[in-house]
Formats: sequence, C-alpha cells, structure tokens
Amino acid sequence: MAELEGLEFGKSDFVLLDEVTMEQFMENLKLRFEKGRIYTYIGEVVVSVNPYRQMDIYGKDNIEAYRGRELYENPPHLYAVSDAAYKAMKRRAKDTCIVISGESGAGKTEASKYIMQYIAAITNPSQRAEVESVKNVLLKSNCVLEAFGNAKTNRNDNSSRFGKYMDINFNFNGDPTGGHINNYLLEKSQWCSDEMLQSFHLQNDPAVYVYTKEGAETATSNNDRSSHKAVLSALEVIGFSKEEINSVYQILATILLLGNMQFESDGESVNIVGQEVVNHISELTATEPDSVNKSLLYRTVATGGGEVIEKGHTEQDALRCFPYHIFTVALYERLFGWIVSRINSIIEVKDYDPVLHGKNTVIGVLDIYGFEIFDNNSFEQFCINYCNEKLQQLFIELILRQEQDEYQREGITWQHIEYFNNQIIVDLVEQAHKGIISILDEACLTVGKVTDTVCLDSMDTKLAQHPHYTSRKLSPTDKSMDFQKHFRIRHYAGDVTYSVEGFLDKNKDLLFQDFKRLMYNSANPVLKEMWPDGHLSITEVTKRPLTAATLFKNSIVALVDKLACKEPYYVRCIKPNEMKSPVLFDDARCQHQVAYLGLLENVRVRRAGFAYRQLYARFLQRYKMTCEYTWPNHLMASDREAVEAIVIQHGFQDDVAYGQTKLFVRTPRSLFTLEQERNNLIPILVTFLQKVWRGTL
Ligand code: AD9
Ligand code: MG
Repeated sequence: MAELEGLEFGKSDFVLLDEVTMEQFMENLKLRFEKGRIYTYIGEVVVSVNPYRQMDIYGKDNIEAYRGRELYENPPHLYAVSDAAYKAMKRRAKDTCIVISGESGAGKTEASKYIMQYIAAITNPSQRAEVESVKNVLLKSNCVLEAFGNAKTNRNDNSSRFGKYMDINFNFNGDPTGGHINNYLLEKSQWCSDEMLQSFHLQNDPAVYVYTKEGAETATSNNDRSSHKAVLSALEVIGFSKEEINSVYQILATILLLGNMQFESDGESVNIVGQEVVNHISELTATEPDSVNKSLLYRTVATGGGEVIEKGHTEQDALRCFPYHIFTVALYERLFGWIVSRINSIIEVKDYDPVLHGKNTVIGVLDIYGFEIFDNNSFEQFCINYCNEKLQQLFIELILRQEQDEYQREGITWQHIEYFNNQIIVDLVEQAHKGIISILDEACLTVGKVTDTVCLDSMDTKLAQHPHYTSRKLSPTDKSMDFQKHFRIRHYAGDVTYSVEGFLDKNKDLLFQDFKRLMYNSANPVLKEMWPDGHLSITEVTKRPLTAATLFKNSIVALVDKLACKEPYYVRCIKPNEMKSPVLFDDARCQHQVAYLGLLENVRVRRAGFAYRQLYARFLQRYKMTCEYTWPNHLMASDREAVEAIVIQHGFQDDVAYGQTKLFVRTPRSLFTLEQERNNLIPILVTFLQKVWRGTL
C-alpha cells in the first residue's frame, strides 16, 4: 500500500496479491529481492530478506522520511514499524514490543540494530544530556554484548549465541530513560573458542601480558584490534570502572590459562604440569595457590550416607580435561551474565515517580536465535527450537487468534481461517510429567547410572503415541535414524532429528562445587559477585540441582509472559541463500522459511480482515473535524451513527464494516485520505481557535 513505489517493484504488501497462493507469494518476494526491495508488509508485519550487501536506505534522510508517518505513507521499512511501535507507545501510552524472528543468518541482529538506531535518532530532539547518555549506553551495550556473545559459525560470521530481549523505558515525553536486558541461553559449545578469546587482545594489556604468551604469538588482524578498542571504549562509556574492566580481562586470561593446562599421572594420583600456571591463576583470580591446586585436583562429594569426602580426579577425567572445560565455560557464562546485569544496573530507571513524571512506557525488542536444523542436532538445538515453538504460539495467539476472536465478538461476518496450532508440540516439550523436559529432568535426578540411551527408552515409552514424536525404535524402518541415539520431533517448521547423546550431561549442572567455592572465596569482589552459589555446602547442592532445560524453560515462559501483555510488532526475517550472496534467491530455501513462518496464513487472515479498527468514540474524536455533521459536536443518536456520517461524507462506505463497538476499515488508503484532511485542517482550526480565545473573531 506504500505510495511511493511503482508496480515494477512488485506488491509492497502481500495483502494485495491477486490470489493468496505460495506461487504468487514467492514470485512477489523474489521480484522485490531482485529489485533491491528487501522489505514487504503483511499488514503491519514486516517481511525482510537479508540483502547481504550494504543498502543505502538507513541514512539520516530515510529516518526523516519515516519519522511520525503512517505505515502506508512510505515504502515498507523497519523504520516504519519502529515508528508505529513508538507512536503507539507515545500517543496511546501502550507498552509495545518488536519481535524479530528468523533462522540463523537471516538478519535479526542487524534489524534490531537499525530499530535501535531509529529510536535513538527520533527521540530527545532537545538533546537533553541525561537522555543522550542513556541512549549512548543503550547503543554501546550492543557492541559489548556482541563482542562477548557472538561467534563465527558456519551459518553466520557474526552469529548471536544468545537470545536478547531489551526493554527500553520512556518517559511521558517519549524520551528514553533507561532499559533492561534479558539474555537467554548462551550456546556453550560454540563460543569461548581460543580464537574468540584472543580477539580480546589480552596480550596487549599490560596487566595480563605475562600470562598469555601463547596469545602473543598469534598474528592478529587490524580488524580485530580496532574492534577490541571499540569494546574497551564501549565498556568505559557504559560506566564500567577500571577495576571492573581489569577483572573482565583477568577472567578472560584465566580462561586461556585453564585451556592450556596440562596434567600428568603417575598411575596413582594426578598432578598439574608446572606449578607456574597455578600461581598465575591464583594471582589472576585473587585466590590462594593452595586452594587453586586443591580444587583443580580434588572434588568434594556427599556420599549416600551423608558423609562428605574428598576425591581425587580420575586420571581419565583429568587427562581429557573434562572438569576444567566445564569450569572455563562456566567462567565465561558467569562473566557474560555479570556484564549484562552490570549494564542493567547502570541503565535501570531509578527514582521514576509516576505521579510526578506520568506513565513510564516500554518498547521491547526481541532478537532471538531462529529455528535451527543442522546435520547433527543436539541439546542446544532442542532448546532453541522449543523457544521458537513458544514464539510461534505467541504469534498465533496474538495475530491469528485474537484477530478472529475480535471479529466474532464484534459480530463482523467472518470466514474462519484454518491454521496449524502448534500447542501440541509445545506440550510435547514442556508438559509436566509427560513432556520431554520432564523426562530428561527425571533421568538427571535419578541416582545411579542413567545414560542418554536409557533416557531415550523412557521417552519412547512415554511418548510412543504422540503424533509429533518418533524415534528409530518407534519407526524401525526409518534408516535415517540410529537405533540407540535418535529421536525426531515434527516441529511446526519441519522435522528435526536430534541425537540424544550428551543430552543428560548438558542438562545437568556438572560443574564441581569446589570450583564455585574457589571463585566465591576470591578476594576480588567482582569475581565473588559472579559466584553467589559458591557458599552452598555440597550436601545442599546435591539436594536440589537445577537443570539447564528447566532453567531455560522458565526463562522462556517468563519472556512470553512479558511479550504477551504488550502490543506486538513483527519482523520476519528470511535468509535468501546459504552462500551469503547478494544476488542468489534460493527458491526452495525461501519457500521453506515462508511456510514455517506461517506467512501465508498470516496474509489470509489479514486479507479476510480489516487493516484498521478503532472504537467509535476514538475514531470520532480524531476525525470529527473533517465532517460538517460532527464538528464540533454531533446531534446523532450514537457515536456509531456519527462515524457513519464521516465515512459517507468521504465516500468509503464500501470499505468498512460496523462492529458492536468499533469501526473496521478494510484498506489503509481510506484512512490515509482522512488523515490528510485532518492534517490540512489543523492549522486552520488552530488559527480559528486562537481568534476565538483572543476575542478577535
Ligand atoms: V543468528 O541467529 O544471530 O546466527 P541473525 O542475527 O539473524 O543470525 P545477522 O543479523 O547477524 O543474522 O545477519 C547476518 C549477516 O547478514 C550480517 O552480518 C550482515 O552481513 C548481513 N545482513 C543482515 N541484514 C542486513 C542488512 N539489512 N543490510 C546489509 C545485512 N547486510
Ligand atoms: Mg543474531
């Protein structure tokens, strides 16, 4: 419906397709991609195709063109939905959120950055210093989180290994006053690589130089160096103290050291090769060398009888460095969590008095890993795909169901649209007692040797009847799965075969309490703060372990609750090809994404429906000035009749339906006419009223 584009660029809103078929949808999507039009609407939803090249559509001029405008006044753009979310928040005091979804490399993080930049650009016109500083911190926090939370994967060179939800708080003026970041599940196996750690240039930091000889020998590119500087300066701008920044680098150096540690065994006991490394770690972490030594070689265990004993690591464990790997990963995870919470404590809104300052409203931006299907799918993909099921459920809930329900409530004739409700898959994963997470947790809590395979058996028994679950044992003829290893979930986005190998270990908290205690006892307050659970005794820990899947589930349920009470805006990102090519549109890959994102259903619902709806009284309030029968007040029996008068005067009676409490308008064009007329009238009315007040009329 955008005004400024010719038809040679295809239809700017999928609602305008001649017929809602997959062929037409794909044809339009492809045409627009080829013409460099990467955004297309479905009503208010933005469909975005990653251009894999720099587009000249994000400059200052573009921001100005979208500022304060309605969606249908300009070509589709992220800026238009950002503005819509901002307007809803400012004019109607609504909390809003922008949910960005799509698979890895589809362009979610880039989109979230453009959205943030737009909001930063249009707010605080009077340049108040305190607002500028909040904006600065919000923008800089992105750079820090990316440095610590992104990694190169085979699907995306800058892949977010964590999900991020950022709330931005606004005051009654519509200026940002603060924010809050939530992060979700850092993928442990992908990040924390040496390559990544070395990009922090520890060797350039005098404080730790001596400890990172290996790193110093690695050639580093200018690119890394400048991004390292950017991270450092971002940390300073955000407000991290010198001590805190030092601690961050000390922890990174500790991780490197632990990674390089070597062990030897004399057949009876295990020892660390070279005492030097222990001393370095103790210095970096402000702990006693003896304690470091001990926690690296022994662990405390509670026996069945309640006795607490110390056990040396087995030769096998030590030599394959298993406990230390878990420790380094946990160090990184805690560091990341601490950085997020530190940023939060700096940007959180303090001393906001609703009576004094008016309602504090929020825009939330969600950038979370999309659906993943790899050759080998493990626990991480299971969690990520579960999260996407939950978000799809929310999408169905908000966009599809609410829309249909509202028409029914308002008594508008409506043809029911069939869509697939994925609740059944959500239940398969999260249902109490019967769901996969419950079964996993149960296996983790069982004393004795429960293996991944035993757990798979238990799933097979309990889920045999579930239409979205299968395994090799349940479908013996399916040779694509291994008997002992695999199960398959029929996700809304497609079938994914998971290997159960490692599920139990990843679900359990395998980190020895001894490491936690070591960190908790650090004389460095920053480090201590990251390990509050280090004070628990071993018997307390054994009693109530929290599993990774349950923690993740709880955080996603909380996220969905947060989103559900906001007015949602959606950006659906599509990855055009696997080669990161700006010219290739892989039809099959794209069609698959369109299908699982439910975009066709979305168009159908939207088309069967109405682009705009408003309560009669509100509509009247806004447009009564455009009609002689309603201005300044109407004499009709009801607001509804007055609204009818406005509609008839402007000649779009065929484009509307009258509900119980609301007017429904099919196409935005009708509204556009009204808005224009209103804008033309406002200056005339203002002059008129001024004259009335001054008594000069
Ligand atoms: V992941 O789930 O975090 O692995 P994302 O976040 O969906 O993934 P990202 O935004 O990182 O993908 O985009 C991947 C790459 O595509 C970027 O590094 C850019 O090189 C490229 N990209 C994405 N969007 C744009 C854009 N609007 N303009 C130009 C883009 N390049
Ligand atoms: Mg990302």
